[in-house]
Amino acid sequence: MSFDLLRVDTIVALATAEAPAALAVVRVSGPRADNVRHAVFVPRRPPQRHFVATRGDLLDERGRPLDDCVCIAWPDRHSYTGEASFELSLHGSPVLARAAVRAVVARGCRLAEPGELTLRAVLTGRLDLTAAEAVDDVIRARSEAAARAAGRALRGGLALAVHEPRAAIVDALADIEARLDFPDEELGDLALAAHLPRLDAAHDALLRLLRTSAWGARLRDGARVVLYGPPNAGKSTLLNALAGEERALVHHEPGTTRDALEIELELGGARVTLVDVAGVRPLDEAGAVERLGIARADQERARADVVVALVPADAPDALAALHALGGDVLVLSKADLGPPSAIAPDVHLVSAREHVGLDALRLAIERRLAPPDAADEAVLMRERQVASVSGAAEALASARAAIDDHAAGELVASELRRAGRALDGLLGKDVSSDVLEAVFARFCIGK
Ligand SMILES: Nc1nc2c(ncn2[C@@H]2O[C@H](COP(=O)(O)OP(=O)(O)O)[C@@H](O)[C@H]2O)c(=O)[nH]1
Ligand SMILES: [Mg+2]
Repeated sequence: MSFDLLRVDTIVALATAEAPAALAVVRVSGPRADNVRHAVFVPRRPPQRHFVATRGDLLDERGRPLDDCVCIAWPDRHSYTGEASFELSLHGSPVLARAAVRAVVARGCRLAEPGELTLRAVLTGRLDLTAAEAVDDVIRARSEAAARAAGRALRGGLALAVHEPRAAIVDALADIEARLDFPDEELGDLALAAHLPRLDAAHDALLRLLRTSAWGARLRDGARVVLYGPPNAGKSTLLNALAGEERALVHHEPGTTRDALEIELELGGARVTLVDVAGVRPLDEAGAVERLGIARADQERARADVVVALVPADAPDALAALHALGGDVLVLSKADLGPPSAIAPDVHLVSAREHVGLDALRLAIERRLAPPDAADEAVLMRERQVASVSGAAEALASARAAIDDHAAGELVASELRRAGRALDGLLGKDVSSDVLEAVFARFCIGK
């Protein structure tokens, strides 16, 4: 490499280790640094003046200089945790870093539990629980799509998505409870009717949100795409072609693949696990081990997000066999062996050997994995969130049913209260310490 001794370029580097951690620091320097900064960074408005960054000496427990470092201090509770706090940026030696922690502990701190800093942010009201969960989801994101969705939740997207539904519930409840306090006045159907459009819209919004949960699970865990078809259809060859490397054993002898084989790849910004399984054929033609493989193939098919079904184009009645097999994406394989006797518009002609039709196939799989519309605003990425939102939707539906049945006001109120509590739980208002523990236990140290 030739050094740029005239300092013509503006340079950028990741200053911290490339591993999941509480923080990563990107350092930029050079003549265009100011321009680049204005292009990539938007300061909060109004400008935040709550912290002070100073350069100085870091002292060890006996007061001796340890390192030259930068200290960012938030003296007035506008920090990440909502408490007085400070952060030291020192040179990235693990030895120095441990010595710095020792020095701080010696002066009167205890080591934080995993997630304890973010827990404090929730306890002081700086973050709601969905934003806190998103902190961890951002750090652990395994694809850019997952990091972006978590980032939106971190900026309050999920809380915003339930804000109006929650307000609708709270307002209707306040109205009904006020009337219950004056039992002489009948709880008129008319008064309730005024709330119905808003409650129905709230219910719709919650259902829309729930429809993002499958996408959220895919962002978190990746999608499973299984290659399914008879022995010798070219499944293993296709897996290798899509992976761009020889991972699966390929052989002309049927029954070569017995156990499921998984590889990970990124398709359209999402994490995908591609699963190659044993070929399926009538069980009475298969030996004992092969039968186990076939059972496994059927299990994989059942849990897959996308089933890619394959039949060789030169097989007798290939198209009929392919449609009988069924799947989300249909493939006539080994297309290089000659045109099939019949073809249908929804069928992909692919030759894994000649690398023909692979891009179209990738696109078809990506389309199957496209996010639902509502995912632009907020995505439910965790079981806990799904449970809260579906609890709220269910309670809201039964409040609605009670209203339709002209049920007693107290019954309507109790269902609305249940819906409101479910959404409060989602946001971490008045949740038990068990819930908090379950959320924060899996966080990394320093967050
Ligand atoms: N001509 C041709 N042969 C293929 C193609 N794909 C796989 N084969 C051959 O078909 C046989 C079975 O392939 P394999 O991938 O093991 O099929 P699997 O049993 O479905 O996993 C092997 O001899 C492969 O070389 C293809 O696209 N074109
Ligand atoms: Mg195989």
